[in-house]
Amino acid sequence: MVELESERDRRSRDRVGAATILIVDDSKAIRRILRRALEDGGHTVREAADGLEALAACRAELPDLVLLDMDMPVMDGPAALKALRADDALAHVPVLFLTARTTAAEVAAGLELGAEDYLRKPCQPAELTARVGAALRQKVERDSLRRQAVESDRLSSVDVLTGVANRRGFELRRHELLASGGPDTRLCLIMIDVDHFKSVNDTHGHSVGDLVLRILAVRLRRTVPAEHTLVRWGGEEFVVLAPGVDDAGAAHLSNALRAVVCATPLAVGPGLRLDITVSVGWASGRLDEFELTVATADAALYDAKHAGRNRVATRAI
Ligand code: GH3
Ligand code: MG
Ligand code: MG
Repeated sequence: MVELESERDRRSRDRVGAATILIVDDSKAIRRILRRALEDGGHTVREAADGLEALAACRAELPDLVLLDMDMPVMDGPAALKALRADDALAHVPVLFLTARTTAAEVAAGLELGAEDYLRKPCQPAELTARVGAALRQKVERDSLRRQAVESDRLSSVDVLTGVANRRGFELRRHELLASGGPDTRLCLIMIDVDHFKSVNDTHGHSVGDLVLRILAVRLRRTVPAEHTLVRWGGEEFVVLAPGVDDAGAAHLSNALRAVVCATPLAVGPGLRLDITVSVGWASGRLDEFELTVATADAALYDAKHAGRNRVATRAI
């Protein structure tokens, strides 16, 4: 994983030498001068004559960097920068102002708007390519940090042993459902607990117990529809969060989860196959009575245990 990540970074660093740069300036003569300097530096150049054209060009082909004039007709540089930053798909493109507005106050105002750098016209080709190169290198670093943040956020919602969602992943999903469907969203909660799991550990050792949990997670994940969420609730307990499922669907899915575990013995080592069963309890409720739904599904699970295990039980709220 770390290897893959650094390989990708290396590839994007290589691309720094040959970036696609959008020049935005209402003067054709200035665009021509800038194009020559940047193409000499090995870059590919696109052009736009005002802010509006620049936005359209960015949406058509995301550039690696935008060189932006300030004073232009139709839409000026500051307005174009604001529009770029407000658009999720374009917000991370580095922008360098290149302008004849050169007082200290104007430079400060340009940077405050969120530009990466501010160049004064006229700009020597050597300075232009050096500043562009520096901004591109910073972009590579930032992109890499952003990817790492996304990846570590993803990993913190995943159970390390089984690869399914952990309690944090579960909470994130619950909040997503709350945001998209509101507190009245119907959901079914299915609790699954391995039967006599302690004796698996006691008889075959903890590492075989771990392997059983991993194989179970694979079987359960295959059975749970993609729109639902399988969670390792803790220890040898799993939960399925199934929004918008009616009682018949919940009973059917619960039984399918029970059946997939005991369908065939689990191969946990050379010549070692274990018959494993689970007990399942489910309950339905609204998203805003979530604690009650969990407690009810838990009570149903213990009904299934007391009734002899390897079975499904339910309780009404
Ligand atoms: P029941 O049928 O009543 O559910 O019995 P049980 O033995 O499954 O339940 P109990 O709660 O007594 O034991 C659960 C065991 O699960 C105890 C604990 O050591 C074990 N366990 C919890 N997490 C893990 C884990 O990550 N790996 C392994 N190998 N064992 C675990
Ligand atoms: Mg158990
Ligand atoms: Mg348990």
